[in-house]
Formats: sequence, structure tokens, C-alpha cells
Amino acid sequence: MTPNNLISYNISESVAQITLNRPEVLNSFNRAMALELQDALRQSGDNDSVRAVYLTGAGRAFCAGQDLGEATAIGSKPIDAIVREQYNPIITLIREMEKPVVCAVNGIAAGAGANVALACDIVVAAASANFVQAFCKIALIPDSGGTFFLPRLVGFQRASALMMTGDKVSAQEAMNMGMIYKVFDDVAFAEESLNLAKRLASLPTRGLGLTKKALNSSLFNNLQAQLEEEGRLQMQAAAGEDFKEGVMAFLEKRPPVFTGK
Ligand code: T3D
Repeated sequence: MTPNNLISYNISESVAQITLNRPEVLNSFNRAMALELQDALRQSGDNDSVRAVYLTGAGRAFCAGQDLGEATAIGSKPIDAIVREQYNPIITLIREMEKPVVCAVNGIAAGAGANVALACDIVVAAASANFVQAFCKIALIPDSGGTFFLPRLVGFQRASALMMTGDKVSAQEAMNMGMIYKVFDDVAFAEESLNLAKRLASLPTRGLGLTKKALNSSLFNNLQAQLEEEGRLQMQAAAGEDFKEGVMAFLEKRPPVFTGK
């Protein structure tokens, strides 16, 4: 557990499991929880024994976004300072971590909660979960990278509509429109989603990290620049131990044992 227990953190089978832990307020982000999440992500990135990250929420929600009690408290910081201090580093840490981050959306994901989820590499949800771009309901604009990721995931038109109406999207609809990867039924969700993270943790971590780098670059590059980037990253992947192991295992007709290096 982290100092205030607003995040629970444990590592098992090479998976760092991070659980947002303020269920009484649907795991909404106060400053302390946002900073604890940043610490947990930093630790996961720095620890070589961690080969995949699993992010979820305690109780019936994934995360209801900013704690509105704290945001509106008299004397609270200007909102841009909150965004820069709390949310922007979370998104950057997720995108720059050279290992897969699975977001297991166990229940409602609203506001910054939805957009933190969408910044993760693979997002899966329980069938009863929902996604809401709740910002417009309180006259804010979507932050936490939402205006970057959502149009790229579901298209400009749908993103505009979801952000301007604040309509709730079910897990199934989210999957159908390409916002998330998979939906698991509620009973199987915890086990299936964690199994996905464990599976990723047994794959060639370095190669997956480089794949993530290439995907990040593809968001900005033109085709020529991206082809160059693929060549450069492929060199790094091929220099890893797991490349040799993958090829040897194929030739020897046995399952590979990857170390992540
Ligand atoms: O500083 C800044 O503000 C900038 C950053 C902004 C980033 C953002 O995320 S802005 C968007 C903030 N989030 C929202 O606007 C969502 C607010 N919550 C809701 O709309 C609803 O709670 C939900 C649709 C998420 C879920 O509805 P429901 O009916 O399932 O639950 P509920 O009854 O509304 O909530 C249960 C409890 O959680 C309730 O407390 P109570 O009455 O049992 O004591 C509720 O007040 C509390 N809660 C839910 N969301 C928040 C919250 N408390 C504080 N902040 C919240 N965001």
C-alpha cells in the first residue's frame, strides 16, 4: 500500500497491480490520490521485475474523475495548475513507460477517469461498466489527453458528440466503436482482465516497449518518418535476448521462455 492507502499497489507474477482506492467517492481523484498514482506508475516503470501494469478501481466504479469537492474548495488552486500537477504527469507516465499498461475498467469511468483509461495500452471493461465524458456537464473541457486519444480511437465525429453531450456509453458500445479492446462479463472480469496482464508480462517486454514507442511516434509522424522509426526500433528489438530466444524456440519447435530483455 502507498502512504495514504488511496492507491493499493502490489507486484505478483511480474504484474504491478495498481488499484484506485477511494470507493466511497467512486475513486474520484483528489490531489493525494493523483500523486500516489504517479508514484505507483513511476515505481512500475523503474522496476525491471515489473513486466506489465494492471490499473483498476476498488468497489463499483473505476474512477469518477476529479474529486469535485476538492476542486471547488475555496482557495483551491487554479484549474490549469491542477491539470498540470495531477493529470498531465499521469498520462505522460503511462505513455512513456516501456511496458504494457492494461486498464481494467471495473465500473463507471467518468471525466478524467475515462481519459486516464483511454491513455492505457489495452483497455478492457466489465460488461456493466460505462464511459462518460462528464466534463461538459460542469462546463469544463475534456482533459487528461481525452481530446488527443478519443478522436483517434473512435473518429472525430463520435468524439465530438460524446464530449459535447456527455452521453453515457456502455462497455459494449465502447468496444463496438473501437474505444476499448474487449468486454468481459461481470463475473469473469477480474480474473480474465488480470490474466491478460499476466500474459503480457510473460511476453518479450523490451519488444513490447519498443512497439509502444513506435505506436506513440505514429501519432505524429508521416509515413517516411515512421518507416525510418520502425527501422531504428527494429534494430534495438533485434539486439535483445528475447529475439534470439524467440527464433531458437521456433526452430526447436518448443514454446519460448522470454526474460523481457
Ligand atoms: O480541477 C479540475 O476540476 C480540473 C480537472 C477536471 C477533470 C475531471 O475529471 S472533471 C469531471 C469530474 N467528474 C464528474 O463530473 C463526474 C461526477 N460524478 C457523476 O456524474 C456521477 O457520480 C457518476 C455518473 C460518475 C456516477 O453516478 P452514480 O449515480 O452511480 O453515483 P453517485 O450517487 O452520483 O455517486 C456516489 C457517491 O460518489 C456520491 O457520494 P454520496 O452521496 O454517496 O456521499 C457522490 O457524491 C460521490 N462522487 C461521485 N463522483 C464524484 C463524487 N464525489 C466527488 N467527486 C466526484 N467526481
